[in-house]
Amino acid sequence: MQGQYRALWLDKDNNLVVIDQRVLPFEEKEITLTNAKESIESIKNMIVRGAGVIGNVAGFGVYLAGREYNGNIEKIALLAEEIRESRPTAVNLMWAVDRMMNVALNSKLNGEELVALLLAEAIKITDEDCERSEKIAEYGADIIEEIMLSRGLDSFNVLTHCNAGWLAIVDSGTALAPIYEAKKRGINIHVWVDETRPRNQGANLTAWELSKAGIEHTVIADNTGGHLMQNHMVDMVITGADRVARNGDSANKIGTYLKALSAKDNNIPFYIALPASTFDFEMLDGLLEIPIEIRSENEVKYMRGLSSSGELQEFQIVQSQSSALNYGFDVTPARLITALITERGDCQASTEAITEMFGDLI
Ligand code: RUB
Repeated sequence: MQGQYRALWLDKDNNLVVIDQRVLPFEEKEITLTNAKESIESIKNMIVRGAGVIGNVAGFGVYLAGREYNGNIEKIALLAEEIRESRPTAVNLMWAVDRMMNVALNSKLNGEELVALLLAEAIKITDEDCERSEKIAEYGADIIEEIMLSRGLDSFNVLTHCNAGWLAIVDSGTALAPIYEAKKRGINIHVWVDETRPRNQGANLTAWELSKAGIEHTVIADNTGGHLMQNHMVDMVITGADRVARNGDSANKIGTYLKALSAKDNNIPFYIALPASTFDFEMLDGLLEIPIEIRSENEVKYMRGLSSSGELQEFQIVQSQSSALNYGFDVTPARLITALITERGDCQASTEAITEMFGDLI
């Protein structure tokens, strides 16, 4: 488990250390998770977030449950179910828990041997994500180069929504991975960063990641993208995904759908970058079937930021008498997606193409 930037790692006692994403970019704080309940809370409270990293923490959560109960499979199974239910939309969470439990049950081990096996499997899941992320980076950067070549561009403007960088999936993310790779290839790249209300993952996390990597970027209010697209200021849109159904319909942070509509209207390529673990092959129709998380209305009514005296504070921005509604995700229909960028290359967002490319996993 290594890499230049990692959203999570093990300490010398094999506890899981994560970056507290709630306080970025103003504070860089680490939190150590020592048991399964703490992993569940870290996912629920969005200390960690992003489909990939949620899946990794879930995997380590099952290991921590095993350690706590000295490899007792019944106890592990109970906690695994709780981990599985900690957030509803990102399918990597369920995928990782199921993989951990299958390995545990098939091994017929218990006690310390089972705990060691669970630790090894959780590390493996995270390391595999890292490899997938590297491939997505390469395929995605190839697409950027192709678009630049076909349009004779000498600089490139990408728009992204939410955070799908290394804070969301180790080691360089999904949507941000091709951007990091493009920068390495010497491409003159600039990123429009949607602020991503209500929790501001774009303004707080993507902008922080990009500035650490020295990538030119501009934060925009969520409603700005359409105007930029109409005025030829966006060459491509790339986002991550939380769950992609067999027909290519893709759930991602609320507001992604509107960007896809606008991209379609302006003839701008719209890509979703994802590892295979974000597919839900059982779901045949994403629009009908993907469960959409509804979060607390307080996330809409309050915002967190620095006060004029430099203190990290929460501010109320909606009067108490008004209610608010907070859907966490929306589904972009496959017909609006130019292609999916995966670790196996780019794939049309359709049942036929997905089945052909990922048939061995279905
Ligand atoms: C995160 C979100 C991200 C995807 C990225 O939502 O929508 O775009 O999870 O996925 P939240 P990946 O902040 O509510 O968790 O992990 O595959 O990059």
